[in-house]
Amino acid sequence: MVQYCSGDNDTDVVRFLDTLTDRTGAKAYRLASKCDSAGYTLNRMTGQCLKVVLTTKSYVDAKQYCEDEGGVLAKLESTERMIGAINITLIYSDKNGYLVGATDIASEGVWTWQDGTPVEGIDVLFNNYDAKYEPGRPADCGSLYKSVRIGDNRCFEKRQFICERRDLEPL
Ligand SMILES: [Ca+2]
Repeated sequence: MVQYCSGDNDTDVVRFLDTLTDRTGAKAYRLASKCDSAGYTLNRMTGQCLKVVLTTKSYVDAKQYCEDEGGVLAKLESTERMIGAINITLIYSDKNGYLVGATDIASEGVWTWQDGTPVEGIDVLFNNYDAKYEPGRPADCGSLYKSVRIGDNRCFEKRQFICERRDLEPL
């Protein structure tokens, strides 16, 4: 099918480009974006600008790392965003999740993203199981797993993590 680009602004051009595919059905181009230029990866399905950090850090240090780059630990508030992040991170096992921005540090059992919005509408497994065995060291920090869920971990445990920069999203 022939596609025409009739728009006269950047948004229309981007939408037009997004319709192009090659013979295999794959996207035929890679849109250069501020996200890519900053060393992040643009999730083209959601527009989310993500970076996987393979150096393991505790939650506090991971959070600081993302903030030092002008971002936050990733907010994955939909299944689509969780799947997109899994594809970008190339998570291949559920052994260790990737730290994201979900925590109940402020109030046990009340899970929020770093911007304060509640964690809801996605598959989570927050059982604080560690607290039963190790009082004083509860599981308050969320990690993304290949099984498309976010589970709770103890915050001092060092893990790889995912930052995001919403300021670099293309549209
Ligand atoms: Ca907890």
